[in-house]
Amino acid sequence: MPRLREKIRSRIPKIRALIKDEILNKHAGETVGNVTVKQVYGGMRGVIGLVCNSSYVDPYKGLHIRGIPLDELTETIPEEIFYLLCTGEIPVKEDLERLQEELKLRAEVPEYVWDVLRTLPKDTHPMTMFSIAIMAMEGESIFKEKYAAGMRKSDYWEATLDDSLEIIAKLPSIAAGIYRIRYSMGDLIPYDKSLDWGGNYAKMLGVPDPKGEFAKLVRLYLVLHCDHEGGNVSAFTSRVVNSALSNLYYAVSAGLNGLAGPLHGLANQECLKFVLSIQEKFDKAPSKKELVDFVLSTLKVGKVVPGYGHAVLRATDPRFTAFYKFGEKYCAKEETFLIVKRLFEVVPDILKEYGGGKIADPYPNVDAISGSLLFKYGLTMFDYYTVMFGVSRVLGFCAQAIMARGLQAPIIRPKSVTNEWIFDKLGIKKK
Ligand code: CMX
Repeated sequence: MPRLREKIRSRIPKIRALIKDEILNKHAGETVGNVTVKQVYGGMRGVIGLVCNSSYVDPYKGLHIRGIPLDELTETIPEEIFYLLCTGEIPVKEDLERLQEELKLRAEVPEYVWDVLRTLPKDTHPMTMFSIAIMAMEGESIFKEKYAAGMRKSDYWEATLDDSLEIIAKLPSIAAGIYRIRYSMGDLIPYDKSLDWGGNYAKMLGVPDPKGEFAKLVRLYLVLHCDHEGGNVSAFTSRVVNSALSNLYYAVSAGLNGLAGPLHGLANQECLKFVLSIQEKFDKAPSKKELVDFVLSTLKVGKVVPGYGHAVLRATDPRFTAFYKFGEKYCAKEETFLIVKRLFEVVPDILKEYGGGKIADPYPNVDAISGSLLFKYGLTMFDYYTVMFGVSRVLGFCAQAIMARGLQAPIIRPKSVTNEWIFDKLGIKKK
């Protein structure tokens, strides 16, 4: 698959030279922001501490992939997105086909992965299975093998690209296999070489799809979740781990472990649980007043409203909007989608009021809606949903790692301080 490789190879020296000559040599000592005490205690929110070229999140306009707003990319397929994340260009037809061919050649999952997954306790969470499946394959790492053989630093990116392709190629089979093993859905469905990456994933899940709508939804899902800058929990974790030159199997698995938290990727599972609890409680569509009371009662017991709020966004997530459009077209009568729509009508105002404005982003994020659409097509095991999120997000982990190794980025190691250090700095006398 020389074209993607060659594109990356030709870009790396140019970007390295630009960073060295134009940025670091001339401006290394300049500041790009101040860090406040609130940020030190507040999860580093808003602290500029990383460069991520694959994507950027504008607080009001949301995700941009390589500068392109997401709403201009909703008709692309995930393979095109991976190419875009890595190179800044949407591939021409021939380059796309080469990448797809390459993924097909690497798609076979080692048999021992299935043995490991089948040995796990029956109630293992699908995200745990996903992370373990990736870790089980760590011995396959090309980076690891070449590093042990004395690979030059300038070749790290290429071995990282090889590991990326190996992992990405296998994700649809692994993720679909996890679904079928975990929920006793019968035999694994074989990989179909005639299908694209997302279409194959949809088929191997085994969800009936007579009109091809579910495959469309899966492709859209895999596009929308691919990347979200470098500082979110999963991407950041993956980057930190990879910065120690732990190979991508370690880094991808670590990123998935971060994604498995309910404040991050697991919010989609929590969100559908929330929607189903509304459906169960009211037995029919709740009135606006009933919905408001339900949301308020959730907040009063100290729970978050899943699918609402964001660390960076300050407006409705365009990923939510893209799914909303899909829902209007294909799922307009689906009860879970109708509840999501009604929640969208009431939750932002409640969150604006509640807590006197402390909630920085009262608008829906992607997780508020994705599950309601999957549910309509029969993917009702909602604790599986974060796996699908993960299949997509690995594209971003890999693209970020390839570029970081290409730019020979150093090990990530921010400074931490003690409370005493803060006391001294602020001149506070300890009582
Ligand atoms: N419901 C209730 N309270 C919320 C809230 C929500 N949806 N969103 C934020 N808040 C609360 C926070 O818990 C925090 O309360 P405390 O001060 O008591 O701790 C306060 O508002 C301020 O938080 P914030 O600055 O607005 O938000 P953060 O950057 O700290 O957190 C996020 C962002 C996503 C973790 C938070 O909005 C949240 O918990 N949302 C619900 C879970 C969710 O949908 N997560 C998925 C995000 C997208 C993703 O990563 O996949």
